Amino acid sequence: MNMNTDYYQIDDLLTEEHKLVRQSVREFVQQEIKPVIDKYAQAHTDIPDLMKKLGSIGALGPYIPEEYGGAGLDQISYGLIMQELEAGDSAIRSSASVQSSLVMFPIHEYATEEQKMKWLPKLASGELVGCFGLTEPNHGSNPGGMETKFVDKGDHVILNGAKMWITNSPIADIAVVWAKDEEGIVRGMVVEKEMEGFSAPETPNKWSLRASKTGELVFENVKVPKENLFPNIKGLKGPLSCLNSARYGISWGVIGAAIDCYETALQYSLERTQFGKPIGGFQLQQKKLAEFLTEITKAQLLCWRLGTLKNEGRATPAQISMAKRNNVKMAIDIARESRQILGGMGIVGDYPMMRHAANLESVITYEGTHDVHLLITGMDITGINAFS
Ligand code: TGC
Ligand code: FAD
Repeated sequence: MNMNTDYYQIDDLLTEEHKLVRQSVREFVQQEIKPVIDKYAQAHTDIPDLMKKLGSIGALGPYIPEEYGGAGLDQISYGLIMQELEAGDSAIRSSASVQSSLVMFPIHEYATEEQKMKWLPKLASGELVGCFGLTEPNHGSNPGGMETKFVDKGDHVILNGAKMWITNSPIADIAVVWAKDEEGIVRGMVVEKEMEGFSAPETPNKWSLRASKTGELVFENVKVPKENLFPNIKGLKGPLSCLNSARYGISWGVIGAAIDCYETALQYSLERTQFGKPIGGFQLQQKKLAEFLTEITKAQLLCWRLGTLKNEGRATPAQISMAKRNNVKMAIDIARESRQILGGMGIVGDYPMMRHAANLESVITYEGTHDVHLLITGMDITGINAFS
C-alpha cells in the first residue's frame, strides 16, 4: 500500500523553508478549518475572523516584502500556501488569494509609497479586508467593455457604475476598483467602505463557495480622492496583470482540493467492503484511484515548473492560463469521480467531495473561464485572436 500523494518525490525539489511553510499552513487547516468548514458551508456563512487568522499565519501577501508587512517569501511558497488552504476549502483559498494577488499585489505594484504604507501592513495582518472589482453585470469575460466610469473634479473624481460577483465585497473595508476615465482609459483606485454612495450588497443563495461571501459593488456618485488612484498604471493590462498572480495561485490551490478528495476516497476504498472484499480491490475503483494520482502528479509538476519560472520572472500569462485551466479541470473531475467511490456516503457533509465539487464550479468560471483560457492558449500558439 502506498498512501503517499507525492508520487514523484517532488518534495526533493523543495527547500526546507518551503516545507516548513507548507507544514504550518497544513496544521492551521487541520486545526482551524477542517473541524468547522462543513458547518459554515451548510449555513452559507463566512468563518468569523478568518482574515485575521490567515494574517497571523502569514497567508496574506506572502510574497509582499517584509517592509510592507508581507512575509517576503518566493512564489513556490505562495503556491504551497494556496494548496494547503484549498485542501480545507476553496472559499478559504479564495479569500487569501483575493487579498494577496488582487488587492495587495496592485497596491504594491502600482500605488504611491504613501498608499503602500497606508494599506499593505493592515491588509497583511487581516486587520483590513480587501476585494477586487473588475467584472460587471454586462462584462465578465470581456472586461475591456466595462461601463463603470469616473470624471475628474480636480482634487477628486466622481465614480459611477456597478461591479458584480465580487469575492468578499460585503465584508470588505476597501475595494480595488477598475473604471474608465473620460477618454475610456482603464484606471485603478482604492474605494473605501465609508465613502458616501458606495454599497456592497451580498449575492444570496449560492450553491458554491458557501463559506465565503460574494456580492456587488455599487457606485452612485462616489467622491474618491485623487490620492486613491494608482498613478503608475493605465489600461486593461493593470487588472489583467493582477489576474496572472491570482490564476497562478489557483493552479496550486486546486491541487489541495484534489488531494483531499483522493486521500478520502483511497481510505474509504480500503475500508468499505462489498461482495466480500474492499471496494479498492475491484479494477474499476483502482482505475479511478490510479488516474487521480496520475493527474495530481502531473498537476504538481506543472505548478512546480511554473513556480520556478515565476521566481525568475519568466512565467508568461499564457503559461499561467494553461496551468489554471488544466489543474482546475483535473480537480473538479477528481471531486466528482471520487464522490462516486463513496457511494451514498459521498453526498453527506461528513465527507468533503460534494463541497469541493460545488466550490470548483466557481473556480472553473472565475479568473477566466475554462474556455477563455483555452482561447488564450489558442491565440498564443496560432497568433490568431478567436475571442471576437
Ligand atoms: P487584450 O487586447 O488582449 O489586452 C489588453 C492589454 O492587456 C495586456 N494583457 C495582459 N497583461 C498582463 N497580463 C495578462 N494576462 C494580460 N492579458 C492581456 C495586453 O498585452 C494589452 O496590453 P496593451 O499594452 O497592448 O494595452 O484584451 P482583450 O480585451 O482582448 O481581453 C483579453 C482576455 C479575454 C484574455 C481578457 O480580457 C481576459 O482574461 N478575460 C477573462 C476575464 C477574467 O479573468 N476576469 C476575472 C475577474 S477577477 C476574478 O474572477 C476573481 S475571482 C477571485 C477568487 O475568489 O479567487
Ligand atoms: P460570461 O463572460 O458571460 O461567459 C458566459 C459563457 O460564455 C462562459 O462559458 C464563457 O466561457 C463563454 N464565452 C464568453 N466569451 C466567449 C468567447 N469569446 N468565445 C467562447 N466562449 C465565450 N470578478 C471580479 O472582478 N472580482 C471577484 O472577486 C470575483 N469573484 C467571483 C466569485 C465567484 C463565486 C464567481 C462565480 C465569479 C467571480 N468573479 C469575480 C467574476 C468572474 O471572473 C466571472 O464570472 C468570469 O470572468 C466570467 O464572466 P461571466 O460570469 O460574466 O460569464
